[in-house]
Amino acid sequence: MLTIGVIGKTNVGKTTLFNAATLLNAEIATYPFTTTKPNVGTAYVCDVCVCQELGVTDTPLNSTCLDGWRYAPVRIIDVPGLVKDAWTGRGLGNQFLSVISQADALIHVVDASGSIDVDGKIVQPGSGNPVLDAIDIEGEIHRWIADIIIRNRQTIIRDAATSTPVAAIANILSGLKAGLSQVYAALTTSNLDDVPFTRWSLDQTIQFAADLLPLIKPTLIMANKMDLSTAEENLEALTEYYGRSLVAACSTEAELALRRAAQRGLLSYTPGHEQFRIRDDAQLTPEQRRAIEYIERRVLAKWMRTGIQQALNTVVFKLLKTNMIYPVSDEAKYTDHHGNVLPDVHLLPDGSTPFNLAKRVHSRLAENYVLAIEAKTGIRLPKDYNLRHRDVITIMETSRARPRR
Ligand SMILES: Nc1nc2c(ncn2[C@@H]2O[C@H](COP(=O)(O)OP(=O)(O)O)[C@@H](O)[C@H]2O)c(=O)[nH]1
Ligand SMILES: [Mg+2]
Repeated sequence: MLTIGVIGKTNVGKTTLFNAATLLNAEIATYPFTTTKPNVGTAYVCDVCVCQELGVTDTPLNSTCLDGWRYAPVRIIDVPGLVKDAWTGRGLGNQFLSVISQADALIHVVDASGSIDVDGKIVQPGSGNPVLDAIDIEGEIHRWIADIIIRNRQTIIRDAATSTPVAAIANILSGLKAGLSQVYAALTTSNLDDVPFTRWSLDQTIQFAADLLPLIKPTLIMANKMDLSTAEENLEALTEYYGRSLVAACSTEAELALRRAAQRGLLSYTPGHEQFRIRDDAQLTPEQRRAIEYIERRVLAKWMRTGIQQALNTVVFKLLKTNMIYPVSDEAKYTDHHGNVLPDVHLLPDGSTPFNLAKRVHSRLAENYVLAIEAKTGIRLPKDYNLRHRDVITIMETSRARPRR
């Protein structure tokens, strides 16, 4: 399953995001180290389900279909707030950094309202600097990656003698999910492709780490607490620094409140949709009514949405470039062997083939792979066909080589 790591300073809203995305109840409080262990949970990414265009009623198994939208699970990990010099293991540094290794992508939450100081303590909104906060966190990660390279210097030099420096460095960083092409690209960007590894300075090593990080851990900056008026100016500064496509304006607290209210039956709210409907106004307490009014005025009227579902979707579909693929055994009825309609959806990276899908579904299906059919059109697919978003695919196995039409 794809894993998204949630990183950021203390008190930016990481646990609120985690709770909203998973509806679990990790502690939410305003002092450092509230979260002492990484919380692992399941969040969902969504897009329009193919059940609509195929005109069928589906019976999802590995995912959920709500109002014609298919929600596919991803793993989300909330990590403790980062302190300065975490790369040396200070604070909960090691735990924090090991989560980054496991992650396929990161959501870097910043307090866009400027309500935290440099150490993550709550201060007057508007006095903090979210751009510098983000740079601090990135700096810790760069230093940590550089440190791994420095600690393994002798191994890299020895391996490079029999292979290549790129392979030797990639090997040391494989735990971070770094591949040859990414190491090669980062070397080029940091102008180190012509500098012998033995002559790299500390600064050059850190620069290499900085150029490698976005390649191995695509990262979305979540500009949080957009409900506070001090956030608007900082949002501009963040988009200027990171580029519009990498910054998401959010209010995690608003999302958490809406999802909790929906769970209690107070209102109807489908995550990702831009509206909610109060089910029974008479049931709301004055406090609940005030909270809902605040969310409407400060979040939805201004930003259209809380931004959480959008952010999760952006990470998975845009940054990680994955597609939703629906495998079915019966290409006429769109069912599995038990008659479940469109039971599963898999998130596969761009460039995946039907054979990659077969491997994902079951090793036996890959072993017995004969051919694949696109179920919507009935067309046989060439071996090197690149699966497209929302394809419905039937894999023919040796035991069932001829399609039953
Ligand atoms: N105004 C506002 N406050 C928020 C938002 N998200 C989180 N907070 C508050 O920020 C504080 C820290 O949140 P928490 O999730 O514990 O932060 P963490 O330390 O990063 O895990 C809490 O008081 C939250 O209620 C938001 O979207 N808007
Ligand atoms: Mg927390």
